[in-house]
Amino acid sequence: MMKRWHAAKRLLPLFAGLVLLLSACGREDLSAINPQGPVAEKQYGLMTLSISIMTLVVVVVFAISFYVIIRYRRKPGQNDIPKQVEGNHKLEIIWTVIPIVLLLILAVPTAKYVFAFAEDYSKDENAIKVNVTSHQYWWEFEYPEYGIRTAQDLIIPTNKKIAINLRTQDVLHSFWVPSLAGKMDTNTEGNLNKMYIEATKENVYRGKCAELCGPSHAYMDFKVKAVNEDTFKAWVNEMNAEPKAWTGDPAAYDKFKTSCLSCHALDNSQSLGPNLKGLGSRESIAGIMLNRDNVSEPINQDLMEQHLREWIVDPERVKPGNAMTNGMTGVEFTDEELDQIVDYLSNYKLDSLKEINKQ
Ligand code: HEC
Ligand SMILES: [Cu+2]
Repeated sequence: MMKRWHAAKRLLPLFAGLVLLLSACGREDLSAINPQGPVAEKQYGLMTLSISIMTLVVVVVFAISFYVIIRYRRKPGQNDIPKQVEGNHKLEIIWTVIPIVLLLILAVPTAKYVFAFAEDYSKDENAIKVNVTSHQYWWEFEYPEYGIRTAQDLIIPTNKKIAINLRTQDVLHSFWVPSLAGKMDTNTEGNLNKMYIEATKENVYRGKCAELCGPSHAYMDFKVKAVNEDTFKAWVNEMNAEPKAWTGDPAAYDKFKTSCLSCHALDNSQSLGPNLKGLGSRESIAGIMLNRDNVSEPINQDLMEQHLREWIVDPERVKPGNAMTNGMTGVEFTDEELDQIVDYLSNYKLDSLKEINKQ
């Protein structure tokens, strides 16, 4: 017995190493097991609690079964059948009460937090209110207090509660930023969901649609850019300023106006497609074509221009079934016109986001 224990002890460093390795798992910008704000931390706590209880149950049950299998196995030469026991009040009470206690330990905090996570902070004057509207296949973010409407990149200040109202314009989608909070469905009017998120640190967090919503569901990504309070205020001011002036050829502007601004706004008004204000500061084109792989690098201008071109020329190839394709059928561009549109949009940058974009 002693010998076996020594052998097992030698494996301890291996297990300790494994624990260390696994605890480093999970990207900061993408993973629920590397929480980056108080909501995600509490949710991670719930996961840890339930996994710990499950592990404890598995270990104890397996230990007892192995003990019984080995201790009471049939010995060589043993032919008699041991005493048969049926029913034991004491044991039965024990193995009923223990699971009840374990379930209570699980249920009480779970129920408590489920309601806490859906708390409506929209009346809290320190919270920032955001109305999230999901569309096939993009995300619209409206800030009612500031009269701002934007898309794909949700800009938030750090260490503040962001009170989120979720709704959908078409089918059901689900709003999910794994490192900030668990997912929540976007429903139609009458059954709207509320949640809140909070980010501790400045960073760009990746968001996903987590409800199968059509052929381009897998490409329905968005980002949450958490910036400091001053940057956020500067961003609000920039978003409320007049749209950037068109400095190119007026004929190309006419083309842009008739074939693009019929669906896209450059101010904060509601439009059929994403607001294009400050497009040159976005993390991606159409949510899925990333303009840089990693926040430690600057946004890559050439890559963005290439993505814009790809998108405008053939949005269907990028996101099958998207709502821009139909509006583009029959629209032809000269190279000159396309260059000017790409140039205008990719250079429409917001100064407030230069730092986080490393531009
Ligand atoms: C029929 C309406 C319509 C027309 C016309 C249209 N778009 Fe779009 N556009 C959309 C929709 C809808 C989306 C969102 C698609 C998605 O991601 O599923 C979009 C997405 C975009 C995006 C990505 C925005 C982002 O936040 O990443 C850009 C850039 C864009 N359009 C540029 C243009 C340009 C330039 C033109 C004119 C040449 C144009 N669009 C014409 C509806 C339209
Ligand atoms: Cu989806």
